[in-house]
Amino acid sequence: MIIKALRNGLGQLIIFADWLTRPKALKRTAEQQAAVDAQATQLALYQFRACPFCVKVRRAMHALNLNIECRDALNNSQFRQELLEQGGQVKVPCLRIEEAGEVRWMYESNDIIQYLQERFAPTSAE
Ligand SMILES: N[C@@H](CCC(=O)N[C@@H](CS)C(=O)NCC(=O)O)C(=O)O
Repeated sequence: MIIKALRNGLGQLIIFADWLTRPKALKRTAEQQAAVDAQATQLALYQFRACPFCVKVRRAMHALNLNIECRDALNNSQFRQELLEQGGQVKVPCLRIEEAGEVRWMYESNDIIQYLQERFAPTSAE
């Protein structure tokens, strides 16, 4: 009971600290943002709201101005089941990536952030 209360308190603190220190979102032209938004429809982040690894990924998404759907795998039993059955384990964060009709599931916050940066961060040529 006390452990649960402490865990909840810590979770709320993490969310608050994230909100206070959130990085600025990348600015794109309307056309560029529309193209990125279209690509983002192929992605979904399975996550827990107060998980620090998920917060880290959501911050990177915010910095890159990515409108990726976040799916709550703690409270939504359908999302939890999808993650278990199709991803392989209930571990978050996990990015569901649809590419050319294929679906892959990427675990590990650092790998997800690296993937998003490689795919969506502006290159020096832009
Ligand atoms: N090394 C992983 C750690 C992820 C992790 O530990 N997530 C926790 C939630 S904060 C989890 O899903 N635990 C459930 C489990 O491991 O079964 C990452 O960076 O993504």
